[in-house]
Amino acid sequence: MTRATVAQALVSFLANQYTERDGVRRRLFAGCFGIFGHGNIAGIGQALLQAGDELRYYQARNEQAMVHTAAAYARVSDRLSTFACTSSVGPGATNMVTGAAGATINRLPVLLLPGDVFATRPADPVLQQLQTASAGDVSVNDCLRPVSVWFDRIMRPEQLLDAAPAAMRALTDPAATGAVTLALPQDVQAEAYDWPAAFTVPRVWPVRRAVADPESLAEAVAAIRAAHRPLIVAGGGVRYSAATGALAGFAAATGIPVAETQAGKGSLRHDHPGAVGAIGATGSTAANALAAEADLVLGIGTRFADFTTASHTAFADPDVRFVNVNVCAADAVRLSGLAVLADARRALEQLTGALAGWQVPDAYRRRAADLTAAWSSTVDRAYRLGHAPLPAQSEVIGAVNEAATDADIVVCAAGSMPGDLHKLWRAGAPRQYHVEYGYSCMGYEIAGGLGAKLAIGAEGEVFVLVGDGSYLMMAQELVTAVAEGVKLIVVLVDNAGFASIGALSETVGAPRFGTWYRYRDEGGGLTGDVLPTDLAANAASLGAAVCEVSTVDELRSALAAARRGERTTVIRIATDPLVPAPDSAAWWDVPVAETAGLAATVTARREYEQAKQAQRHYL
Ligand SMILES: Cc1ncc(C[n+]2csc(CCOP(=O)(O)OP(=O)(O)O)c2C)c(N)n1
Ligand SMILES: [Mg+2]
Repeated sequence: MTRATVAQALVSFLANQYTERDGVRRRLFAGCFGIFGHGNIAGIGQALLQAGDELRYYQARNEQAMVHTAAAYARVSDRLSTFACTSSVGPGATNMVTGAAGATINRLPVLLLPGDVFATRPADPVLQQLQTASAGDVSVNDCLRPVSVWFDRIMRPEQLLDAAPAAMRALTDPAATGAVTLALPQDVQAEAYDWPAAFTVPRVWPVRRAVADPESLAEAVAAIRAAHRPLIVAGGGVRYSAATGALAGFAAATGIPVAETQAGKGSLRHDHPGAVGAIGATGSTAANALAAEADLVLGIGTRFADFTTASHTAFADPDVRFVNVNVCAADAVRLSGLAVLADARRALEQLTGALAGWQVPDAYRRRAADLTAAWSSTVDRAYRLGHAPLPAQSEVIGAVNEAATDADIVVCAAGSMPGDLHKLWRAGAPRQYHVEYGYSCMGYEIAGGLGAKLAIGAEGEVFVLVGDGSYLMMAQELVTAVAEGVKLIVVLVDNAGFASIGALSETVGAPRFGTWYRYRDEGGGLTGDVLPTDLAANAASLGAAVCEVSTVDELRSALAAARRGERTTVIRIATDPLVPAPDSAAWWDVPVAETAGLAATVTARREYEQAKQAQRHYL
């Protein structure tokens, strides 16, 4: 028995948790991010101080951001390692809600340790305590319930003996992982208990690879053999399961073309003969043409979100069928697919064996190659538009793509860049492409870049692509990067507003409304003079090295200099928000006002109704 506080026992427990997959063991927690207040400084804070490097503490600047950082770290670590995040009670805890939703939606493990109000209630209400008229046992931490895959509140010390392992199970289950919350009342954190020694001995959580059962495998093989125009849709599960090698082998052996979702992009090197690029609303014309014709879609590790299916218009063959390999049962049955409940790598190995000697028709293989070559020329042109006076965003993406090696990572999340990156980026190694597009959360970029860089260390550079809107929302983790000596190369793409929503607004009959960053004009509108905002000066004030460039050639030199340098660098470039990336020939469902007094809206509604006719149920 060891006498220790709940917080001390929990920190010691966390420091001794490991994952193991394919014989490789790693620490489940690389450390603990946190911001202290009265709800955690005396408990978890004291315990982290006492523990020292047993579980290293990292100071964040915003609680939402630290959850993004942890999620990004987990993503780069194939979900086998993450961070814990401690917050105070009240606003520190609710700041984590957005980060938690992002982690859960992207299926990334993150452990949240919000402080909570007193369990013993000696002097309620305490500072920051929520009081409602209807219940005495709710606190603001209950906001974390719907965004957590597991939630528990530790009201008594001994409860931790059961609750802590339950939380680890949830974090390390590939089919159910996401944000996990252990709410910690501030008095309980500091309470002492006699802990059995076995509680804090090293514990290994095996991450097993489930194989497909013989029946579903046989049905999947039969469906593939019967197909004339099969198409693979590779999702995030391919990358998390480290199945990219198995996928490359399967694609080469069978000739089935491989399209990629946002989370799955990078599953195949862009120059693999089977790679047809991004699919869906932000896809390549090659993948989308093949999707429109496919008679069989083999989804691997994807949940077929609306961007992937182009809001259920991408797969147009009336008899198209789906075979879905997934560890998550709910995802495996999407689009009425044949569910193959299995780890992506194991299932691909099984399918490769069972389909030995079978190939798609030669003509189909050639068609996929021709379509891909045409899209590749489109990308070449977009990379070198020579647009003036301000460069186009596609040229910025081209410059960063050409500056990035296979060991580097590009990070992005919201705005017009995720779609453009999905279409245009030529991915090398699987982990190179890191776009958070499950939650597409403005503000993820710099915080997520920090997590990615903590995960790869000196192995490579992290290029953060961030729009001016996202930058304004959450740039503060630049301070954390500077403080920790974690080097980021941030490319700040400044187009004076929301290019993405600006373009969307045009198609939904609300042209450019509220999407510029401008002074109010004399008519009371929002299209006055350009604001004097100086984001480069802002970045410099946070401690980053800053470089302002105005041409793509200057950008290339600045990227090279930033690579040679040791400091976190922000490169600011102004771009023309009105140049779209090449068209995907795909649609995204955003409903338009059914009745309106504006001519633009009426026209947009007519077009919407037309497009909507292609939408279907896959039953
Ligand atoms: C937290 C959050 N709020 C709102 C949105 C909706 N939204 C998506 S993109 C965008 C604008 C992003 O602006 P910026 O970062 O400048 O990128 P740009 O569109 O100019 O490329 C907004 C408001 C979001 N994704 N996340
Ligand atoms: Mg912008």
